[in-house]
Amino acid sequence: YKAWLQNHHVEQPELREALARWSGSIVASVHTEVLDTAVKELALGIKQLYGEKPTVSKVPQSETFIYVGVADQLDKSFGYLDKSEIPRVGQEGYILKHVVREQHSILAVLGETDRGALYGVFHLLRLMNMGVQLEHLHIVERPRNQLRMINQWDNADGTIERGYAGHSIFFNENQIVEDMTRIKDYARLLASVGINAIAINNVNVNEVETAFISEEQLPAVAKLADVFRSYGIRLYISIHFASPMELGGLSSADPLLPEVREWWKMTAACIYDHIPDFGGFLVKADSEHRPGPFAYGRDHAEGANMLAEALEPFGGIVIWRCFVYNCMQDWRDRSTDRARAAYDHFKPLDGSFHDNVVLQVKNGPMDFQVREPVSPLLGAMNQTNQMIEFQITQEYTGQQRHLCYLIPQWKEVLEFDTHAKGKGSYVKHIGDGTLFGMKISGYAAVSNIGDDENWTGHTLAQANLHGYGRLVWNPDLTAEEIAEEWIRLTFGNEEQVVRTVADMLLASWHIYEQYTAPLGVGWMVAPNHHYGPDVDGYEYSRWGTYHFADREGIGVDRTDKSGTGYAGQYFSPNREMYNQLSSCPDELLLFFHHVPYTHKLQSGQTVIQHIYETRFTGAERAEWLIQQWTSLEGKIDPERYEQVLERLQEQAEHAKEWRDVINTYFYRKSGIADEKGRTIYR
Ligand code: GCW
Repeated sequence: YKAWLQNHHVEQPELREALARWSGSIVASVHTEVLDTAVKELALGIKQLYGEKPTVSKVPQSETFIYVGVADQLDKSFGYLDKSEIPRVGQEGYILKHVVREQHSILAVLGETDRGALYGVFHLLRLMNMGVQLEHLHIVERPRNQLRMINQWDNADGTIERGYAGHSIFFNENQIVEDMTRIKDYARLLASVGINAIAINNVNVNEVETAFISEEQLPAVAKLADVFRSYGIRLYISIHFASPMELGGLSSADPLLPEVREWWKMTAACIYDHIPDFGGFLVKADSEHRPGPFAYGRDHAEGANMLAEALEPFGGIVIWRCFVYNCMQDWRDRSTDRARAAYDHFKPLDGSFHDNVVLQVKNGPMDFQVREPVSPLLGAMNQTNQMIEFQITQEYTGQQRHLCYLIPQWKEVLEFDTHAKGKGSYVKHIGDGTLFGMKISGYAAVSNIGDDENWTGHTLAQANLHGYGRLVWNPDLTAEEIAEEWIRLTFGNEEQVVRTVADMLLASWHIYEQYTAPLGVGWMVAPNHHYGPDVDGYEYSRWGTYHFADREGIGVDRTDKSGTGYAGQYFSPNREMYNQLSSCPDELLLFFHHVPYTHKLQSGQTVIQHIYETRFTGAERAEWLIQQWTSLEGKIDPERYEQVLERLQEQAEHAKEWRDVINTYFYRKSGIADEKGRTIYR
């Protein structure tokens, strides 16, 4: 269960010696729940790394030791640092510093709060794992983003919506589990990469989960909150908008009715009785058949503000999702465009949300495809709190049977310049709230874990969970740095392993893109479960997800001039870039334009030849992943080696299926042969 918290035993004598100096003794003079967690984690980590448990004491017992503490409460037992020497690091930041005073040599881990100290401990353990020299250490860190959240899509019956790694670790047979061991391990993993918030149940809230906010269920929910609290993580609940009816027996859930508002206020008070630091509600409303304010002729601000008012006295927040679109569209209707929906619904409401509401916007306008443009809603509301939603679980990116390392994709999103406030208005500055000075901002991502022994089904998919946490802690880390760190912590420091696995991870998103839907058009997956190719699977459906391939060409015209006008939702010059065929990036061409198969891309290739070329290359590169992995035989423990190999083999086979289905489909539509005469089934 240890994933990246393996703390592999350090064998090299030089490293042992360098670290042995400090690893014998931990001093912690202040006690809080989270600080105690930090000390326990450090002691455990050191024991795993060096084989011996350090002593833990309130006052120094030797000349070298590790001090774990809270800067504001530095007391006399730790007189080696003056408070004035300690920079302000904020609620969650920390300082790692090697302090030499007289005969003492101390490694200090100091937070301004206990949570900061906990993150500092995990950082120190990472350094120890990676064999970094600790002499003269001086690191000052603080997270760039406020909310660093995980969304579980777990259902009370133990199933997980879009889960590919077994059953829920939270719920079983409509009960919250009693044995919290696995949940605590999960909290450790999350805290170790800086996660500070979790919504424990699916945004699609069914009957049983609706009652999580009831007097009867709250004691059990509070036990979950206890586990997460000790790791600095706040608990949130996804709620059912019609709870006043479902639970409260009212005849309406109209957000403007006094009795409905009163019901939410009472409910909030009751929640805070049980969970004093409860984070708030996550809400999917008027989306994919979920109830919401529309049923009462109210808008989303009215819905969200009602909840916000109930939570406000307790410091809670409402996280309101913007995944709102018409999922009952008629494919014959060419004027409705799902990509426009979030912007069209929410942009007009800018400025009408309470300041404890934050809108959660998916990174793209459609739904977590392997390639989408950045959502034009990001940055479009300068008077409304926004946060960004990613999907770690690989719903459309291979379902943890295919390798698809998503950090490079998210990096591109964060580095996208929205131009919302002129040049340099990067998405990462919407995420960190600085672009418009937002009170609440940050990130949420849908988790990819279940009760599988390795957490994520595919062992290498662990890297996406780790990477999400690290990236939203500091968006300026590179995908390479994050990948390398994960590999070292997970598989050890052998250079060949590090290099090879890093190459695999970093290439995998493009490889997956190459053999699946081309040029940003998306979908082309089997309906419902979304695994494997089905080019027309969504073509005549209600979901608004079309590619419009005919015998002449393919793509969705979303331009201002002749299309749905979606491109016009972007700020200049992005609007013009996407509107014009000549400047639209190749990888998004079919998202914005309908073009003939013979259209020449900026790369110089025709669209049809690009389709063939990338399918063939993608399938070959899936084979390359196997070669890379097998070169590591003997260097990775047999269990993980075999498990990953098996999945890579499945992926390579499945990539051929994708290649052939897509190639044949477009050959049949276009009648144009591959320039290189490779096999395309007719
Ligand atoms: O991606 C789609 C999924 C649904 C999911 C929905 C959402 C939780 O297919 O399973 O429901 O998005 O994000 O609400």
